[in-house]
Amino acid sequence: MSKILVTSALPYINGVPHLGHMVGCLLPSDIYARYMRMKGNEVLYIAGTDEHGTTSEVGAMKERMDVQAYCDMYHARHAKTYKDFNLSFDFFGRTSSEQNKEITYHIFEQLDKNGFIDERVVKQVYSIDDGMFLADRYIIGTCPHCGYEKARGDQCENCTKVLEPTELINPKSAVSGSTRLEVRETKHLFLNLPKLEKRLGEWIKTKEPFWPDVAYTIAQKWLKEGLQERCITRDLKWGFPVNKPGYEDKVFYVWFDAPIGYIGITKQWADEKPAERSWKNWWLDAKDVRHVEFMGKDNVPYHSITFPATLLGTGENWTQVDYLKGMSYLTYEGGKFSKSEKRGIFAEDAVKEFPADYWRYWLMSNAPEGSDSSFTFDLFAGVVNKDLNGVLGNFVSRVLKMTSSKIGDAVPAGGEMTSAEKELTAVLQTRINDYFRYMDEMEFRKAMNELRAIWVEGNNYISITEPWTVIKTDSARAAAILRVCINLIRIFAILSAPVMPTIAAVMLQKLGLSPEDMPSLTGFDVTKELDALAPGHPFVVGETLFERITPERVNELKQKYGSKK
Ligand code: B3M
Ligand code: ZN
Repeated sequence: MSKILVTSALPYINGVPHLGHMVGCLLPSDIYARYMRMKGNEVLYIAGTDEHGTTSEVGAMKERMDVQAYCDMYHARHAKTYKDFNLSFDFFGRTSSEQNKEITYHIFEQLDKNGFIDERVVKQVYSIDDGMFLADRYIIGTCPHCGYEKARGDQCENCTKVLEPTELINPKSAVSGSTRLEVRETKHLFLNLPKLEKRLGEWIKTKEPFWPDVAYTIAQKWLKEGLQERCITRDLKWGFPVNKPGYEDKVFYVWFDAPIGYIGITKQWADEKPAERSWKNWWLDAKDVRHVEFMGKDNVPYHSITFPATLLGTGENWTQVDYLKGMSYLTYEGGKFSKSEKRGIFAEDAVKEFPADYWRYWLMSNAPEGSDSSFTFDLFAGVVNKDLNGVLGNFVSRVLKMTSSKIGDAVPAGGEMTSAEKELTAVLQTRINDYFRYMDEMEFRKAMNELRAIWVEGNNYISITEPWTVIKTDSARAAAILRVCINLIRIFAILSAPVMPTIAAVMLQKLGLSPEDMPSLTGFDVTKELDALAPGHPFVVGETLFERITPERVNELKQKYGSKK
C-alpha cells in the first residue's frame, strides 16, 4: 500500500464550471483517486476553489456583491456541482482560508529569508476609467509572439507563452473595454526564478521518466527560454495582505497562493479532525507520498516551474509533484464553450439532463489527451446508446431477465464448464490487466476503450454459448452459462466503479451487494471472481440501467444549449 496524494487544479471561483473544466482536471483526478483507493492505497484527494485576484473582484462588482459574499456563494455552487458529479474529494476547500494564509505567509518568509525575493519599482497598467491598476489577465491585446488577438496580459492561451501586459499590442481593459490605459509606477515583490533555475533544472531531470510528454515539453521549453523574475504581489484589496513592512496595502498575486492552496486545503482537512489527521504527513518530509496532479495544459508551467521553484526556494522538504497529467481542451459543437455567447453545456445543467455517470463515461472515453477533442450531442447520444445501453445495459438486462424467467431469481446451480469458459477467462484476464495498466498510466481514453471491450466480451460469450437454445436440450449447461453471466455482471460493476460509481452500485444492488463488498483491484483474479456468486445467491431484475437518447432529444438539446451557427 502506498500513500497517494491526488490534486486537481483549483478552479477559479468566478462563474460555473463547464464540461471542459470537468474533463480537464476534476473528473480524471476523481477517477484516478477512486481507482487507487480500490487498489487498496491510502489516497488523499484534495481540491477547492481558487478565490483571489481580480477575477473575483470584477465578478463581484458585476453581480453587485461584496467579494466575500460572492466567493461564499460560488464556493457553495461549485461544491454542489462536484457533488452532483460524484467527485469523491476527501476535502473540497478554499484558497482564501486562514490555513492557506498561514502557509502562504510561512513560505513567503522562508523565500525572503533565503534571498529569493527582490523589491522592484515597476511600471504597471492603470485604467483611468476603471479607477484601478489592472491585473495582467484583465488587459487584453494581440500576442507579440503569435499574433493571437485575444491574448491576456499574463499568458497567451494560444501559444502558452507567459507575457508581461506591456508587451501586448493594442491593449485594452477587459473590465470596461476602455483603452484609456496609462503606465504608472508602483513597488512590488518578485520571486527570483533565475536564481532557482539550476536547482529547478536538476529537480526536473529527476522527474523525466514520470512526466507525460505534454508536461515535460512545456517545462523544458520554459527552461530553454530562460526563467524570468515573477512579480508575486498586486495592487488589489482582495487577497492575502503581504506580510512585509512597506507592502501592507498590497496582496499576494493569485498564482502565488493558489498552488500553495493544495497544502492549505490539506490543512483545512486536517484541522477538522486534528486527533486523526496530519497535513504534514502528506506535505513535509513526507518521503512515502506520491503526488499526482491533474490540470489543463495552460496550467502546466505554473505547476512544473513556478510552484516547484517556490517550494525549492524555502529550503524545506516539501512534497513536490511526482506525476503531472496535463489535458488539452474540449471543444463544444465545433467551437469554444462560451458563457457570454450562451454556447455550451455547463456542469450543473448537464447533470439535470442526464445522470452524472453518462457524462463521466463519455468525457473520459473522449478525454482530450494529447490533442483537443470535441463534444457534440450527436457523439454523446451515440456513445450512450451504443456503449452504455447497447453493450453494458443490454447484457445486464438480458442475463437477469432470461435467468429469472427460465430458472428463477437466484444464481443457477449445476452444469459443467467447457472450453468456452476457459477462453473467456483468459481473454478477460488479459483485457483486465491492460485496463489496469492504462489506469495506472492515466491513459484514460485507452482505459475506457478497454473497459468497453471487457463488456463486449460478455456479449460475445453469450452469443457463442447461446443459453436460450441450450436450455431446450441441456438445462444444466444453460444454468452453468447463466451463472457465469451473472458473475460477469458483478465483475463489470467492479471494473466500472471508478468511472461510473452510481451505475456500479445499482448493478451490485441487483445482486444484493453494495460497493463495500467490492474486492481490492490488486491481484484481481478472473478465475476466482467468476466463482464469487455461488449457486442460490438471489438477485432482482429491477429497472434497465440506461435510457436511450432519441434523435428528437438530441435536437432539443442542441437548441437549448447552442449549436454551430
Ligand atoms: N485557477 C486556473 C484554472 O482554473 C487556476 C488553477 C489554479 S491551480 C492551483 O484553470
Ligand atoms: Zn501567443
